[in-house]
Amino acid sequence: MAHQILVLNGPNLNLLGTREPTVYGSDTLADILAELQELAAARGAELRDVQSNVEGELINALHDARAWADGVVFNPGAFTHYSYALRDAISAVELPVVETHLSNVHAREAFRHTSVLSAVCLGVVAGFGRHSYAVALDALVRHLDAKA
Ligand code: CA2
Repeated sequence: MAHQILVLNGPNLNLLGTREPTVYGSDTLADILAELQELAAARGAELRDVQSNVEGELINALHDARAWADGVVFNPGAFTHYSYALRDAISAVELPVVETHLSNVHAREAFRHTSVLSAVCLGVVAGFGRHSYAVALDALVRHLDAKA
């Protein structure tokens, strides 16, 4: 059966393509999601996406994913650096989650060098702009294929 994947995006990522193009690129989130849909179709996977600026809604989306998803591509935005609630949610749902960042967080401000989520994620992709999502999706599908 096709792998079912949640693509989850956190705070401010709805603004992609409209501000700070030098840091985050000029593609919109819709552009990135359209490319991911094509990649998923080519790999026989099915995607649903959720974006929220609200921590609790991201937690609810992870909880809901338990009922239907095989894995998650997750850009948690700035929550990456301090949300123990999201860390607990990722642990609790026991789904493989790929932490995904557009920018190379390690080449930026010191507070972005820490992720409180990485330790409970399957892996981390950062620094490849929009391609980070494609790399994360590919890695997740390979992981799921290997388990099947
Ligand atoms: O590099 C990433 O993907 C980040 O998760 C993006 C977050 C940042 O807090 C993380 O440290 C790294 C910020 C997303 C903000 O997105 C914007 C998009 C357009 C304009 C302004 C912000």
